[in-house]
Amino acid sequence: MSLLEQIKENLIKGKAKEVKELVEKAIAEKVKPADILNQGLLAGMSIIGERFKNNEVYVPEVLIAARAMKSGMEILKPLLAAAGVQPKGTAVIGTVKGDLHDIGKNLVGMMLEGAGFRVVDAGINVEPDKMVQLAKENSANLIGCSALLTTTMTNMKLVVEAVKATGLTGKVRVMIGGAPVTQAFADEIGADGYAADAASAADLAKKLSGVR
Ligand code: B1M
Repeated sequence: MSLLEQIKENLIKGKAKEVKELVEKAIAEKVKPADILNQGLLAGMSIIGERFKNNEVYVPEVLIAARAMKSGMEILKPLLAAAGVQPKGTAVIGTVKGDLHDIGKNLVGMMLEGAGFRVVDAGINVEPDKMVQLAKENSANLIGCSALLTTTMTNMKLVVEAVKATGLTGKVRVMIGGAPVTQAFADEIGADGYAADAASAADLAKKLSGVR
């Protein structure tokens, strides 16, 4: 099995220590950082995403795989920056105003990172203007809103409106998700997209960013 295959397989199994060592080995063997990222770490995370979507693995496995990815990314990040490898896009993610649930939002963040996006986590109970301000400051092309309560999902509309009010419509796309949220609701409030789970959120982010 090639080194990159080994990185991918160990990431899928959530073996953080092994992933770190294999990434170090690949760097020492002069494998290109972009190949380590794309054919090793991101390839593994994409398989985890698919399995999560198909209910073949669950939240704990995703968290463990994401931890393994992070251990490899810590070593790779400076090399990627030095090699001029750009992220697929930048997403500001947050749980909307009034809502303190963050487990799903964090999973979405991990999947987005696993798909090659830079993620700026705005946290929980986030004011709509703060989401937009962070998007501006970080030149983000995506805002991802999460809500778990029927009483707070309506605040997603405020984010869509704040994006419009700042003239960022079309430049910054708003994607939404969370247990009570539906595609019909996304259409109703004028969001650019809805995803039912974290893996689908990564697919949607790529679609909205026009990348593969
Ligand atoms: Co809360 N809670 N909670 N809670 N809580 C729910 C959501 C609830 C359904 C429980 C119930 O009554 N059966 C209910 C909501 C009812 C409703 O509105 N329909 C509820 C309630 C009522 C409340 C309080 C009001 C309770 C109270 O105080 N009376 C209160 C509200 C506090 C507040 O937010 N202001 C409250 C508090 C809490 C805790 C703090 C105790 C805790 C949160 C801890 C935390 O997040 N750090 C908590 C929890 C844990 C839950 C349940 C049990 C689990 C939620 C969760 O993390 N699921 C939940 C009941 C349940 O779902 N069984 C419940 C796992 C997570 C991976 O799934 O977040 O859906 P989820 O994310 C998925 C998808 O939805 C999607 O991807 C994720 C992964 O696939 N997704 C996105 C999420 N965000 C996305 C964004 C995207 C795309 C996809 O694009 C950007």
